[in-house]
Amino acid sequence: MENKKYGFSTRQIHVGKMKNSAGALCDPIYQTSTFIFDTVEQGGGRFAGTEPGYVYSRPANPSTNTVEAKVASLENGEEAMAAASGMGAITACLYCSVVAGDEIVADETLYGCTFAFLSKEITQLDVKVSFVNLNDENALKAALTDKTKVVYFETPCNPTMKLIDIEKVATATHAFNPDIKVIVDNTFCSPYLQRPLDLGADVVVHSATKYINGHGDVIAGFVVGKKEFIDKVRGIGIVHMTGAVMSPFNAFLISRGLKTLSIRMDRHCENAMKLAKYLEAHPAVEKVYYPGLESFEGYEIAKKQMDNFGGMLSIELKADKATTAKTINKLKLCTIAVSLGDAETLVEHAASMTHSTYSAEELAAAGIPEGLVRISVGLEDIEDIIADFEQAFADLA
Ligand code: LCS
Repeated sequence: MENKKYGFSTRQIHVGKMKNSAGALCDPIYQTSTFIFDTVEQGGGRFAGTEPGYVYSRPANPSTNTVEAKVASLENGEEAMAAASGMGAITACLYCSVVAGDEIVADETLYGCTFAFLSKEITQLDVKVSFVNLNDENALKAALTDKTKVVYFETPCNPTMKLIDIEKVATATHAFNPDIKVIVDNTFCSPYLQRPLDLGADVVVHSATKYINGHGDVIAGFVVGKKEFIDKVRGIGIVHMTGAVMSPFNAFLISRGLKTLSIRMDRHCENAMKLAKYLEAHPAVEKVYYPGLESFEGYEIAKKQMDNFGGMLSIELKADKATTAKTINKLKLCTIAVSLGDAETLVEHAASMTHSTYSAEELAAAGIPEGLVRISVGLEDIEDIIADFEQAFADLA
């Protein structure tokens, strides 16, 4: 299916479909580790790339290829590579972008495990990582050197919803050196709400565990970008280095989840906006962090680069840490859990859960308040979600 000819919802359903011998509407799950060769010569040719066909499911599998084609199309990228997790995608991508002696510039507000990888792990391979506030153009320019190979960030950032202007960062970085890879983690938006490659980024990474799959039953990730780079991430990063490939069954589940991405995102956004407005007006709430509120610092950037404001928000209560925890424990419908982007509304305390890899000083530097409560607004009736917060907050105001 041609990439640009059809709309987003059509492509999320149809791109990547294969012909199958039974004529089944839904693609079969190619639950196989290896593929049969008619002859030794044919096998050798497939290894060498001179014969078409599959070899072994670590480098490629038809079920995985189907979902990769969908995600590449939806992100307006040339190619996508599927991984066993978001971290599998991020590490394979970064291992293929730097060698010892190189440097990475990253924003200081990141998902906790990405921050741990960049601050504690890749640094052991003699890669220097500078954490800066990428909204500060002077700080970005000061951090770039002739050894910089990657500028890395999320937007909206996990967990504060800080917005980073993709076009501005990409333009400033490429003006310094067009070969530096601008890598954007698009997990919080999904390609339905934001397409970083159209805004000048070179590579997009995803935790597909979240909105892309959307049903809370899979751990998965993607890297999307130019064919030449994705071939390297696939052929070396995932095949030789991490081995963190997506299973055919998970590829099937994600292809299934993707069929409804656009309508799920519309409802996530609608519910999140209503909940954000309710919480902003609540006397017990100190601050609401939601890209769609005019009062939020990132509102103008959100309007510029997102098609809607997303399903994620965070709040601070006018309460100490213990009272905040007690209040959240009173929720009955909304569930206390990490992860996000599922049908269920999920609530978590960032400093003690997703961002426990940050020290108190690092939390402060990243602008993550100790009492921050993150809400992944689900697909339930919004009246029921609001009523649950109403009863949990009853003793506060
Ligand atoms: N990038 C972002 C922005 C994330 O939020 C996560 C996971 C990852 C990458 C890693 O993806 P994974 O390997 O888990 O598929 N974020 C989580 C969170 O906020 N709660 O639980 C996991």
